[in-house]
Amino acid sequence: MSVQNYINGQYETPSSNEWLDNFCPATGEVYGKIPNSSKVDVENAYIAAKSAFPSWSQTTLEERSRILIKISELLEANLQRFAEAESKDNGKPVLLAKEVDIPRAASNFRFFGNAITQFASESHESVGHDALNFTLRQPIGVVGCISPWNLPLYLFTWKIAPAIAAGNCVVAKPSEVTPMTAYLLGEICTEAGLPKGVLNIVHGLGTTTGQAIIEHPDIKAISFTGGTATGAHIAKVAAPMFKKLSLELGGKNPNIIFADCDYDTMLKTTVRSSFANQGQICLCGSRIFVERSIYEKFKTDFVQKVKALKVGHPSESSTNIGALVSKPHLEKVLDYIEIAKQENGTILCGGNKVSVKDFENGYYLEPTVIEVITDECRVNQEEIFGPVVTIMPFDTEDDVLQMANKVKYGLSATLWTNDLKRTMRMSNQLQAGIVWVNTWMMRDLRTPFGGVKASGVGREGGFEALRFFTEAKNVCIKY
Ligand code: TXE
Repeated sequence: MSVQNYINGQYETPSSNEWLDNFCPATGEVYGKIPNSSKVDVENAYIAAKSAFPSWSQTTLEERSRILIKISELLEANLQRFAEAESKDNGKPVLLAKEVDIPRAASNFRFFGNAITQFASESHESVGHDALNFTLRQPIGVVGCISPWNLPLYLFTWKIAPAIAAGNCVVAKPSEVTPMTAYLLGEICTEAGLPKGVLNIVHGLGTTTGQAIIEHPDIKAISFTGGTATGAHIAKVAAPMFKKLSLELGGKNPNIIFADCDYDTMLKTTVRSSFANQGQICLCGSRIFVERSIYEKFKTDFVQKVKALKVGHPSESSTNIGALVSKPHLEKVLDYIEIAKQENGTILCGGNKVSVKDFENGYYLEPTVIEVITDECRVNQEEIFGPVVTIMPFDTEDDVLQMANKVKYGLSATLWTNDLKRTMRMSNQLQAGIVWVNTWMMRDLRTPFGGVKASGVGREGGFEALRFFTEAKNVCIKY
């Protein structure tokens, strides 16, 4: 099946006539083609967006809300089709796509369809000066949205929904590794009555198509989710062009377990926070620190549960761990497992490719638990982004806080304790944008979402996203 660009409300082939192979991670086979769009395609998408902007930016909030909610309803009505497409493209279990990815994409549109009607701006009366200040929050114009392969439609729509809700028009590029659901979204938007040119989707490599977007002088803001290295590159290109940037990058998140936690809930959730989506979520708790008094018990119980996880074809309902997204990514994760051994880590379980019957060429890997002897080893410092976690004990709060913060990332942290004062002490000092206590990945879309340090710049979610996608103008009237 060949993917096409969606420009000005129409599907079209790339002017470059350059095509990339689209692989199915579960089988390792090529199952379609993806455009490698050129600067010309990006310019055409920009022109369509620019032409649609005057009318869309003046469309009433009620009408914008109605269209976004209609998109949400159509995604829900096509749940199975989108879930199967997402799974085939990414390698994740169909059930996971059906329960998480596609419903969340629908929620993104519904949430911002409602939020835009509640997005108020402020006014200030200059008492004694007979003057009134009020703030206009105006859409930026044409904005760029670039998203990664791990949660394809989930993250693609997490950017697009607030951007168009705020009255902007969009040039969007999904990952070239997982283009399918973004491609299918085009027809849904047309059916929902989204005016042509408001959303334009161009497919292709980051270094060609993505680069053309970030270099475009009139695309005034870039919302990006992906690797830290790419985020730094985008910032370097965008800085002299004074583009607004939202960068949601990598993570190496601590999962800190104190002896006073609700043990069974912690254990069950820790299996999920370690291996959900094959560990390919920037929020996964990939560094597990356990208070020494329960470390041996945890090690035994956790390894036993991890060994029980089933690696299989994503379409099987019994599959817990599907295929990794690509062969190069599988090799990268395997390299890290070798590095762990060279650093005297102990592979407590996993560490090997899996040959799934009838799908021997798929990109399958066992969920892997590595006991490390120091927090400063590479597998504890670098983002692996696969079904691999490290574990080690700690003695005091200060010890674990110091280790948790001693990485270049600062996206999320998970904390397991029933001690309220400890919760506040740790939450205040953890260098992260998100702290989950006695839970993981509980998401309220109104909350600010993003990280610090090498995990990025800016926040998505709720009014933070609508602020990013608008410019604040202060008007002061003397009367
Ligand atoms: O990300 P990239 P990749 C991490 C994870 C992963 C690493 C690299 O560690 O192994 O990043 O993954 C586009 N101009 N995360 O290679 O390269 C690219 O086409 C403009 C964490 O997938 O950052 C894709 O659409 N765009 C992350 C998007 O950027 C460019 C999730 C992300 O690709 C570009 C995924 C350029 N020069 C990976 N180069 C998270 N935070 O969830 C690439 N792109």
